[in-house]
Amino acid sequence: MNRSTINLQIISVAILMLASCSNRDTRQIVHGDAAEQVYVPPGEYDEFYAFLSGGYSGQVTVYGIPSGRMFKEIPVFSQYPENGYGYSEETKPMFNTSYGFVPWDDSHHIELSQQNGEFDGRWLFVNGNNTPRIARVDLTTFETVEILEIPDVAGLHCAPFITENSEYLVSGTRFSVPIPQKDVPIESFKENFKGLINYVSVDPEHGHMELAFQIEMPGFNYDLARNGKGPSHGWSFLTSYNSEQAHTLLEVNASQMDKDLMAIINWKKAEECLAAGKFTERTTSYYHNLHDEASGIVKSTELTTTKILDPKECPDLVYFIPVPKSPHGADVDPTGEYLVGNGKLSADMSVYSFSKMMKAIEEKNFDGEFDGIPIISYEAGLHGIVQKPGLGPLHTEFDGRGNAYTTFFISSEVVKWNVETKEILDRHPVYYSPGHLTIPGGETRKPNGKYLLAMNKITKDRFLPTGPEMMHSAQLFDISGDKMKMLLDFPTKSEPHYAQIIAADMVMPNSKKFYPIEENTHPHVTLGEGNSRVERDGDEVHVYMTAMRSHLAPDNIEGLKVGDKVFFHVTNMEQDWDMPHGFAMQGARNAELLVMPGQTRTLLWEPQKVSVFAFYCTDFCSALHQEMSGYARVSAQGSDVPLKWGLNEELRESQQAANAFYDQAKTNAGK
Ligand code: RUQ
Ligand code: CUA
Repeated sequence: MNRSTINLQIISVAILMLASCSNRDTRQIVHGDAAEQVYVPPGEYDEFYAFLSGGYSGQVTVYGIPSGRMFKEIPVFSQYPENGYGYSEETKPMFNTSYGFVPWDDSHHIELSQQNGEFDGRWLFVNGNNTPRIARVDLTTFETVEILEIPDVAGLHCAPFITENSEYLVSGTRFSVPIPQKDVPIESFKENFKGLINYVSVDPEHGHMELAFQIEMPGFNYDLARNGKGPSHGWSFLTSYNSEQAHTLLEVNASQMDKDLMAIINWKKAEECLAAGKFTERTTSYYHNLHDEASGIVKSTELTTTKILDPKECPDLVYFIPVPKSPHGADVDPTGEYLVGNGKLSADMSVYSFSKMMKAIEEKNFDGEFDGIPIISYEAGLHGIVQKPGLGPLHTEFDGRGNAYTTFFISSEVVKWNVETKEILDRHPVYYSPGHLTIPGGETRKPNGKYLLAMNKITKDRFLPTGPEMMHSAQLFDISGDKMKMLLDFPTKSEPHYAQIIAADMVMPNSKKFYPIEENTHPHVTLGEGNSRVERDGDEVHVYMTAMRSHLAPDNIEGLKVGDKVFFHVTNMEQDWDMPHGFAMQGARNAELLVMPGQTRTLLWEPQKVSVFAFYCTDFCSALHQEMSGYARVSAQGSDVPLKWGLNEELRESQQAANAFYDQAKTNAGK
């Protein structure tokens, strides 16, 4: 053996060692067939939609599972420059609140509508945390169609948890406040601060939300909730922290007691008390903003009264049961019998039995009371304790095979355990510090225990660095076998707290392709290019504009003046899927528009100076997209340039034909 052979041998051994070492690491984390399991070939569809809340972006994002491809960001609580949501005149009222126009928020929890404890694929609800609101997204259009403000609460984190036939969306105040609001010392917390638990009803046909009633509760911090199902249907479970009612240094002062309290609410009882008139009406102010699909216009209404239930006036409405310190959620298993209370500061997790709690109530097995509300004995309601599962338990979901999966924030892992035996079956690290996890249908009666998605708060070294602000991440697991297998991680928009996953075939067939133009009832719709025009009313100018491949009509406008308020009402006349047109006006200080086929959207432009300004379509819609443009001539305030607009004469003729077509379409639609 010569020297170079020896050297070669050493090198190859070293390479082998290196290879086996990195192989071992990879194999521990990701299995060899992982890529195949998440690969969705070009042109094929994912099996599931995942809806992730956008956290501090206030929005919702839509991903495909298992590929992790992002399909859409749905603007909900924040203005969105991509399509002009919250900037266009039609959608601005979506942000009206009793605090005024609030165009941003923090969204945490996605709830899909349910029937018989299963997702029905109709609507998505999500909470606005900071300015307390609940929004509804229509899953045929993937657009926000309704926002309801919740009055007299602060930090609507605990929302919008749905009951099993979408009867109600349950929410609780995260921060108790004086009700009604008044100027009192914060020190007077114990006597002046109260917490409201709110029930919003959902109209079964249209999904419209209404604040049905509010329950006045002791001033705790209501954090998270779930509703019963099957045997526990009709009940809600809300964890709270700060039963110490501390108002400063909560980190220490709200963690004094060994246990906090979970509120258990019988909402069927609430309905009885309401029907019997055992409520008080309170005057307050909150907004209800509703989008009308035919006109595309959001209508905003101020509401002024709510119905308040007092547990003292409605016995058997509310109970408490102790939960481990600083809980973060009460998760009900698919049978409806068990519920998991995770104490973030407790080493163990308590699993409660619904039937045992009911028995304890019947036998009045109470451990005192708080503010007249009976506290069920902890031991009497307990199914058992999961001993030392990990550090910092947060959220739990279920696979429908009797297993629960819990995220552990501090020990950065997902732990699988058996609900009946409380035995720990498997654990898997995640990168890093997971908040929520979700399983398709994991909160319903029928989970699909194929995948689990953990959403992580810290990503540090997982992706290419992008400066101080890093994406959060979601990590996908295959949970179909005994052991969890990590398949994929992908970056998410902002901070998704909760997410829900639904089979694509529940949603896809209902997805709308365009808005039928003959159904457009917008007061400023332009049906046909021949009707495009400009009208002046004092210093208000209304431009009735159409967009069609590849021109905007009118394309030249003269006779505008400095100081005018010019409303561009752009109607996209296309009747074809995936054919939006954009509209951008030079110097417009609010936004641009993206108009869907068949829809009308309005941009307000207030020209500041004498000039000829250009406008154009922002979406590359055809080979002649660059030609889709025009000019607006702005003259001095007192000028006598006449109002004039136009297109080529040639086009006028084809307009007449188009007009006849739309008139016919309207007659056909019976309008
Ligand atoms: S939360 S990350 Cu806002 Cu549901 Cu626990
Ligand atoms: Cu329309 Cu480009």
